[in-house]
Amino acid sequence: MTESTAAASRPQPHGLHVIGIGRTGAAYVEALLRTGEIEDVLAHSGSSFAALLLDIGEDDMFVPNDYGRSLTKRLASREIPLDRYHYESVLLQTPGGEAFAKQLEAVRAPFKAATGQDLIPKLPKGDELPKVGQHTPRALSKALGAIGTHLGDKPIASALQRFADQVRKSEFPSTVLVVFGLAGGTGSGMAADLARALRLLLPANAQVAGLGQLSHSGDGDYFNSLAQTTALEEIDASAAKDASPQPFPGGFFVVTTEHSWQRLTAYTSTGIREVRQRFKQMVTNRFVADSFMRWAIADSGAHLARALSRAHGRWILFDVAKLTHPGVQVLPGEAGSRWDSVLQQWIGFTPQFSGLSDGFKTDYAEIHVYAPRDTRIDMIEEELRRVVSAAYVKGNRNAVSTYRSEFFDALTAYGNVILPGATKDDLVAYREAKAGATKLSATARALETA
Ligand SMILES: Nc1nc2c(ncn2[C@@H]2O[C@H](COP(=O)(O)OP(=O)(O)OP(=O)(O)O)[C@@H](O)[C@H]2O)c(=O)[nH]1
Ligand SMILES: [Mg+2]
Repeated sequence: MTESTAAASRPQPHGLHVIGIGRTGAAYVEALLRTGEIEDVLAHSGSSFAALLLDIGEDDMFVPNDYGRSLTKRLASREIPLDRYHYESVLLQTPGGEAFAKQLEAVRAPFKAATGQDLIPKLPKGDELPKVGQHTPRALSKALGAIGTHLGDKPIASALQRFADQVRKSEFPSTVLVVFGLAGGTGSGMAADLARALRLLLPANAQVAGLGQLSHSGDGDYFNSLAQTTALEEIDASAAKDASPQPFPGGFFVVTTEHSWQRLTAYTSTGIREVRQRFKQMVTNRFVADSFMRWAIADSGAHLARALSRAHGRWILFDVAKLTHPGVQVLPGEAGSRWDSVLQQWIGFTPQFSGLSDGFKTDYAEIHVYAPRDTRIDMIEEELRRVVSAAYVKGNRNAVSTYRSEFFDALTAYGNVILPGATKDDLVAYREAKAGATKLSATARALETA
């Protein structure tokens, strides 16, 4: 698929395992399963791969579960030992009002003993609990996570144990990525506690890193939600004080989606508005998830391992700067040179859509360009380097490393811009959400600020 020209000397393979929570988490699990590279990684003896998906409600699980099953077949057809791969999905149910209240009371003490934290004091009334398929507020998701980890037959704890047993099979150092949408409820509410519980089960050569995807301006009610603000605060606070152990000691990626959303939606207006909006949201999220995982698994995890170790625990902003979109602005068959001004224009938008507030500076950046062979990849690389350096990087141009890969889709070019060191206060999403008045009722606020 893609061919990287950057890995001159091959480092030791670095294993990648993934836990996805909620719809966004599911998209990233699916993205990794879909790559061809995961098969090549597993062709090496000593390698292993574990993937786990958790969600409340089944709707967003079908497709990744399908890919999960088909990877087994793909491995079998290449005679790759199947014990190198473990896939599992855990479907969590919201119990009915009374049962939920009882379980919540029963789990308070074990949860407090294990984590030092308190859960929501009281559940909303039965008819205010979310229905299947609806958004689950953070506080309820956190409670469901606690129940699944500490109470009764503990379906989350046992899934984490099987996951960790698979990670242990790897002879190489590895990273477990815990992936979730910051702005939702299910992933946002559960991810940090789950990551802390997992860490206790992992071997010493495996680290836990997080990936939180930010919402974008096309997300409706999810855009810069209170859940997102609370999640950013939760992750930031445990990094600063050590009130509770850090959920993501291996590092934390903040993935921004605005640039891809803007590129995908610019100049397209056909179809029914509602349908178009949903479709574009889905395409944006898929594109961003695919781009991240394509990068993370490339060169046997070398880029991922380097990015995490160079950042020394600081947050890593990962901006997928989508530059072209098939059939928009330039049509198939038109002169290739017409792309040049489009590329320049969208490279120029990077600081506007990166999600970082003015004034943010970092000591280094990485840019990974993906473009088809007949685009001017050298121009894209140079221009992106110039724009990113000028906007964000202290020091000289060598502080920006660039990498390129050939992309298989002749009409798509994009760059992953990797900027370490941002804090929540450097994120426009956090600042604006904080500054803006909230429309939520007091009850809803309490449910999202757990
Ligand atoms: N509308 C839409 N948004 C998506 C999709 N995939 C991911 N998202 C993003 O996910 C964020 C919402 O988080 P989700 O991952 O859906 O939330 P969740 O963890 O499943 O939690 P719930 O809110 O309880 O469902 C929004 O910022 C969306 O950008 C998709 O297919 N459609
Ligand atoms: Mg969901």
